[in-house]
Amino acid sequence: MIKRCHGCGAVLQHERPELDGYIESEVQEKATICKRCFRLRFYGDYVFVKKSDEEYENILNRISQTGDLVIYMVDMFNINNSELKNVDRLLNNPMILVLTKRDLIPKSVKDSKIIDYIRGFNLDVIDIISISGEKNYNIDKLYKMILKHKKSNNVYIVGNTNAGKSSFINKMIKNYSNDKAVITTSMLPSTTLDLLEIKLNDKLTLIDSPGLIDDGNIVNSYDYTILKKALPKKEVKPRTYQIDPNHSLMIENLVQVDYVEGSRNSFTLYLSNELEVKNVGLNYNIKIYNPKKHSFVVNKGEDIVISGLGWIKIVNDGRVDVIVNEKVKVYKRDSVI
Ligand SMILES: Nc1nc2c(ncn2[C@@H]2O[C@H](COP(=O)(O)OP(=O)(O)OP(=O)(O)O)[C@@H](O)[C@H]2O)c(=O)[nH]1
Ligand SMILES: [Mg+2]
Repeated sequence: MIKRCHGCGAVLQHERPELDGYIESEVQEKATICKRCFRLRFYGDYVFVKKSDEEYENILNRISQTGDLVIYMVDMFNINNSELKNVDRLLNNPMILVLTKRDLIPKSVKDSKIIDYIRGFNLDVIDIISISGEKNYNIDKLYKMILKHKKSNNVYIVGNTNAGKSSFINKMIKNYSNDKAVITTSMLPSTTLDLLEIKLNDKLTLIDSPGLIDDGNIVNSYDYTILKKALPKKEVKPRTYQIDPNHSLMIENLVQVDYVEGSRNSFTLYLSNELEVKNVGLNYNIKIYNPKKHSFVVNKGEDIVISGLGWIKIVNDGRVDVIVNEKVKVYKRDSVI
């Protein structure tokens, strides 16, 4: 009989240590989780596994064929317009859009502001709701919404890697099931490796899925020590800098933001509170590993997003260059907040 890892969903096997689901033969009988999940949970040791696009497509096809309700999760700290525009076309299933990690966004920002922003995409979804698995915020409301709209007892949880899918399921296990089991979560990408069924109770079985890799996200290019500092864990305190042309903001030695042209301006940074920011003269030239320059003409009311790290809200028109590691995606969007 096929046995799956209760942590990540991979099929357990004891022959190929380099593949998903490996478990040493001595512990094979008793073990419920694979060696990778074990090392990740108890030693914080991470082995990167990349799902191919084809494998991901297969998983989506399997979900599509069921016609079951899908909960599509988007990290509120990583709202990406190009991802959102296509969300409702990804699957044929009825879908609820869930914005996760509400606790990271300043409390002063109303949920309705962000939800209205998403509504602007006119997506074909049943509803949009924001939650925080961490703070147990709106979990009850979402649970009721799920019960109301489910097509069968099976409900699929889908979204980019690191959106907080497995963390949400763990919260649901805690709130609505007698089970003590937990599934594996981590701040690094590709934690969940295959569909993983979790029966909560007689009314609901949640099915976790591996996230789609968001290629330009910092989680794919920075190492664990940097990520520990760069990924916010608490409510982000916006930091506003008055900035003149020919000045730069340096975000540690990770990002250089050059204000190249325009009148005196105001930049508000939404970043992990632990990252140090300095306002310095242009051409300060910090040493960024494999740097790449992105040039933008920014209009009033736009954000420059540094994927996974956060964003800069710019008050007035101007020209801005952002220098960052070549693998990191940088793009503009209309201001979310
Ligand atoms: N602040 C905050 N962090 C969260 C919340 N939910 C999840 N996280 C964090 O986000 C990171 C990713 O969480 P996971 O639950 O592993 O994400 P996932 O979507 O299952 O990721 P994959 O399995 O890789 O697709 C972890 O570091 C979590 O602690 C939340 O509500 N608030
Ligand atoms: Mg997961």
